[in-house]
Amino acid sequence: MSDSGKYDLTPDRAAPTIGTMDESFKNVPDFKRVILHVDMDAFFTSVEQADDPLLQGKPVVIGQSLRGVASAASYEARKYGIKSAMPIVQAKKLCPHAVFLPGRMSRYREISVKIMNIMRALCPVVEQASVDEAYADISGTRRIFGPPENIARRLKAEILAATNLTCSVGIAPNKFLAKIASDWNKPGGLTCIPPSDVPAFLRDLPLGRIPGVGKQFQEELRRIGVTTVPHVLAHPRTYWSELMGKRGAFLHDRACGIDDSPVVPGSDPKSCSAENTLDRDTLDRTLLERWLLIQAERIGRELRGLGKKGLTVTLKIKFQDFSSITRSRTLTRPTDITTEVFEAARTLLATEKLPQPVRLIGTGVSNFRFVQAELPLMPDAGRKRSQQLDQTMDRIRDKFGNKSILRAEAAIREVDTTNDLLSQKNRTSNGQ
Ligand code: TTP
Ligand code: MG
Ligand code: MG
Repeated sequence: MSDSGKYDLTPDRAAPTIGTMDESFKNVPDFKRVILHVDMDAFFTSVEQADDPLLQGKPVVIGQSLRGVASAASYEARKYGIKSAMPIVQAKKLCPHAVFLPGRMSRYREISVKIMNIMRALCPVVEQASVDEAYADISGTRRIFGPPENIARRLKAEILAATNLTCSVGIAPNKFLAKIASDWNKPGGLTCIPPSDVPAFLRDLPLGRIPGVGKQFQEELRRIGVTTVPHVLAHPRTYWSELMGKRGAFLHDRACGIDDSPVVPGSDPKSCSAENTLDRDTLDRTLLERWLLIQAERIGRELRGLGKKGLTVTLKIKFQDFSSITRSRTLTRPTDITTEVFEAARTLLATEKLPQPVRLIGTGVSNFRFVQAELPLMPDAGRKRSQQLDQTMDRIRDKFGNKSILRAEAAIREVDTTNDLLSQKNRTSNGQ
């Protein structure tokens, strides 16, 4: 069925063939749920290929250690049978000339933030489901955006323009069907399962394609002769819940196309922070300041990516004996400017006595405030220059990667990524 085109109403990478989704959703009232699921195509490897033109069109695998497994494989690598979770040794046998890379998690997270921001700007309710995927509840947006297809196309175009990456989109009346739909026509797909098509779609769906029906569950079902959706529907829900408890009820619901789970927007990040455990404990203030600058660069960039400005800068120091202190400073206005974050952290460090060598140093920005566009009537040449510098550096890094450019002071000390915690946990916690 996957190639029949029946549900691939708008296979985006080919010329659209069948009637648009507007047709399919024509009779669907606004109050019915319309859920959209976006999943990036071969995410990690596509980021690598977008950042390095030499990798484009080549089989690329993320994972280098001969004792490890592949975390991602480009579509070119998949032609050789390589897939996620396959041992690297096996992947090398299948395609010895593939490019095996270590992976750059902070870069993938950074792109992920960008994608989520694009989604949040376009869709009313967005739930990030993993680093490369999210659900959006777009029920009732027809009056603003027209048919769901429009919003999907716009999302794909904006993501492509901002990241050079393609994604696949699924649209359906609920989350599980939207997820199956986004995977239906990868890469570059746009698949819609209108409510009226759900029963026919499910009738032919292999049970293993239902999220939550894993290999073990399938095997259990196979042992009692259940291998298709119609087999499940041959018995009422009570039969399944008596036989298998909650799992049985879940299976029957899915076979009927039922999934009431709501799209739950993730909590907004409340702070951004970065910290580094030093190679060697130190009292050298110049060295500590360089770390603060490196951290300010990362935090500034993340703030700008998130579209946030913070009013409070926090310095964290852990000493040799593992005792630690935090000191905060409230700025006169919220900022996302690297030099302002750095200057605040540097001032906090300058006023602090260092009774013993420092083992870890960190910077955080919190107390996010909404700020209106700045008034051109009160020009601040220094601030403007800093903002322009940040924008230029962000653009270069977007294009060539994180380490492509560093401020002169920071360049003296290369970042030790092993201990570099651009803290995810703090982004969702309340301050530090
Ligand atoms: P997926 O969306 O599952 O896969 P993908 O984006 O690489 O490819 P597809 O086009 O089929 O969606 O996962 C997103 C990223 O998560 C993937 O690029 C790498 C990472 N990942 C792992 O690290 N380990 C894994 O086992 C899987 C499946 C993914
Ligand atoms: Mg993906
Ligand atoms: Mg995914």
